[in-house]
Amino acid sequence: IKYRFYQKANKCAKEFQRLKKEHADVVLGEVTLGQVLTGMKGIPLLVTDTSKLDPAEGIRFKGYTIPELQEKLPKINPDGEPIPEGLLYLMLIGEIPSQEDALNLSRDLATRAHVPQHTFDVIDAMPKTSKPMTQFSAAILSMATESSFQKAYRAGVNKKYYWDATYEDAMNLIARLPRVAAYIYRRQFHNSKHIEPNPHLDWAGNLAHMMGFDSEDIRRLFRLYMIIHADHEGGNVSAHTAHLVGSALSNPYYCYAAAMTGLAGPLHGLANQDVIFWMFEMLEELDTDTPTDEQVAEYCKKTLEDGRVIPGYGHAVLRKTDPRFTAQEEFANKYIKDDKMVNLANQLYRVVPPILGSVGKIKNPWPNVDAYSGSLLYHYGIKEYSFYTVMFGVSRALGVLASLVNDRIYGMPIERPTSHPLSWFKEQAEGK
Ligand code: NMX
Ligand code: MLT
Repeated sequence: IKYRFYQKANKCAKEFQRLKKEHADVVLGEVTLGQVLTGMKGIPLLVTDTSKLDPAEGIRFKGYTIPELQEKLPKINPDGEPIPEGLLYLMLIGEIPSQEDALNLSRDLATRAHVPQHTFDVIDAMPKTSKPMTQFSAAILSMATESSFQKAYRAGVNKKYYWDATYEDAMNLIARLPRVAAYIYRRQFHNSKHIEPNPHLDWAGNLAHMMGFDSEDIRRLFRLYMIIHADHEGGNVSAHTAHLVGSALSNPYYCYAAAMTGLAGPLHGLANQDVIFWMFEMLEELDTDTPTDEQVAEYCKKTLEDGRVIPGYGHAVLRKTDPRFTAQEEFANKYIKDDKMVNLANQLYRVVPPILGSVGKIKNPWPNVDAYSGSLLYHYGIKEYSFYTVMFGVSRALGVLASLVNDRIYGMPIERPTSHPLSWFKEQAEGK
């Protein structure tokens, strides 16, 4: 797999270097003050090859939409969802893998899954009051002792081989994350009664197993969850953070720990758990499990009046319903009948968009991935929602770390944009 990756990526690396040399003066567009002051939206600043987000259509991984991936990527169970290893293969190599390729990658990950004892010790040393995402980020950072990249750099390896050690770190880290995540889950919510990995299970199935869930239904959900959260082009906070930190040649463990502290923010991945938290808050305040649309609308308006966001709705890029939401909605329609939280997620989809649309300033009133994921996990018995963002973090490693290996094989330079004091921007707009 590494050799196939090298063959494909090396061609792109040559193209990257050629463009840099021959076309550095090409103008890509203008930057407005509005873009600078609203989070650099829409400025084409990053090279990311794993996936591309279209505002109207949603995500494509190497050109494939989510329904296309569901149809084309290899499955273990023909009635189930594809295994995420197939998506990792696609993002690394650019081709839909055969069943054998995907299973080989799955076996490769299983051989890399050993987590050092000191990482468990680091987790155990933290108070249980530290959030699961704090434990997860610290655990990832603690595994930097294992970094092949750090060792290779210290040994003076030629920069043209940086990608090789980065690839090893990326694959090892991806392989280890399910064990780390499950360890945090069992420590926090099951009295530290840990479950060893089953080397015969796939990456997502093993995460479910180590968390304590062994049904085929849950494996199906975990495979879907791990695929749809795996990547969202390069500009989202976690991917961009890993790329930026990586541009200083920090090792992949540092890069991914930093990415996870970004994912832990409520405007990004914490929404994965905040949605269900907010939904329960609503049911409690309305004192019913089956609120009317009018009651839900009133509660949403109150959330806005209180100066809070409605979690799971809106997006920095998307301008329609997130296809990751739709994939989960279809999953629920197929496999779940009459569940309280799933029903509420469906009801919110009816009620929230017109309310957000009427505010005026909100660019996208439609749901994002987080509006549904919590209801599904909750339905299948994963009720500890302060853990959900850790699952997001396990999945996001696939795209972010595949991109980091690309960054290194392309020979991307240190990232260093320019900043100015506010007075400089004022002068540009209004003169002295
Ligand atoms: N509820 C209330 N207000 C909102 C919402 C929302 N769901 N979405 C946007 N706004 C506000 C936003 O806070 C901003 O207000 P102000 O001008 O007072 O600062 C205004 O509308 C314009 O924001 P936009 O340009 O539409 O959105 P922006 O790109 O700034 O933010 C999000 C995008 C995703 C951060 C924003 O929509 C949001 O906060 N959503 C809720 C949190 C959420 O679901 N995050 C998860 C994103 C997906 N993920 O998994 O990472
Ligand atoms: C993501 O999956 O990273 C979120 O939808 C946020 C984003 O794309 O900006």
